[in-house]
Amino acid sequence: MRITFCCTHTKAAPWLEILRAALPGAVIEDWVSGAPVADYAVVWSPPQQFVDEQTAAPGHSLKAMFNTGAGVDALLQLRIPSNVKLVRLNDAGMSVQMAEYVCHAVIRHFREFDGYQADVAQGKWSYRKPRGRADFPVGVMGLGVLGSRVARALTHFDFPVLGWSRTPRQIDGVKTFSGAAQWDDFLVASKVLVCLLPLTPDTRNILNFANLAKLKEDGYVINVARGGHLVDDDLIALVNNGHLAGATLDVFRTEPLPGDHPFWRHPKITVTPHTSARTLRDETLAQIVGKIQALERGEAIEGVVDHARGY
Ligand code: NDP
Ligand code: OXD
Repeated sequence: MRITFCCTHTKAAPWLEILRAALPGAVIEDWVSGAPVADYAVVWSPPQQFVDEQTAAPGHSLKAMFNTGAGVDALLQLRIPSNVKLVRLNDAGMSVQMAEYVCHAVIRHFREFDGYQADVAQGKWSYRKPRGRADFPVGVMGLGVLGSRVARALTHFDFPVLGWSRTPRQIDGVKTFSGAAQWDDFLVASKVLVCLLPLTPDTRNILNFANLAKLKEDGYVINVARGGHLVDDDLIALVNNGHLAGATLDVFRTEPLPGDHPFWRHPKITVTPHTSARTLRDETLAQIVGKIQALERGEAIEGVVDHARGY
């Protein structure tokens, strides 16, 4: 068996070492142009040239490409033959990080910790009136691997939690909505909106003026999915006109976020550098190795991307 590794922005050596130890019979190499066609590929943002070379030969042997992230929007921009399985990462240690990040952002906003920090910096010992938790319904867009974990985590802090997905989902303690028919009902009932959707033609620009204006007064936006979900100027307009109290953003249309982007300096917008749920090398490779072994035994695996659906 031959496995090729093509992850941009990552040093290959430690990944190859773990893969070679886990699959001692396989030939495992960092991809270079002209390399032999592999049976499996481990990828993040590979160039089109990689796909073309690995799939050009008639009857090529490339069976699956394993993405080292959960989001496959970038991969689906490439031309990939339909007989090559695309496999996304299923959790692999990301959902707990995402739950931490979102709960932290919600609680920091709800408890006004930024305000306390600013007061303390000026030597002020001042109290703010406690807010009613019932007035802080949190709506989670996307109830997949990450969104469902986030929604469940939020219920532990007694916030009213709502969730929206494409098809109906049930989660204990979460009021769920689905599809276009229930989109508006979900939005108007939410004050804090958390985006954990995949980026697809249906979800691009979904965080726009018309939709965000439907959130309850003093709403708050947390985008941890993809920058392409959010229309940046619409968010800024709604924060500046007072309808939204602010936002926490981890993902951007251009990453790194350009130095002159207004998000950097907006007093009501918190920015983090796409770090809400990091790919963890050991967990990721353990999952990929398990799936390669399952495929070699002819078994079905989880996380195969539906090209037409876009996730
Ligand atoms: P999943 O595929 O497991 O879940 C996607 C969810 O979104 C599902 O509930 C799905 O509905 C719902 N959905 C998809 N399309 C629509 C639609 N048109 N309308 C309503 N709901 C829709 O993905 P994950 O939870 O694993 O990951 C979600 C995203 O998070 C990734 O695609 C990635 O972009 C982002 N991400 C960000 C990271 C970061 O560090 N910032 C790290 C990892 C991921 P249904 O249940 O009906 O299928
Ligand atoms: C992912 C990401 O999709 O890191 O895994 O954003």
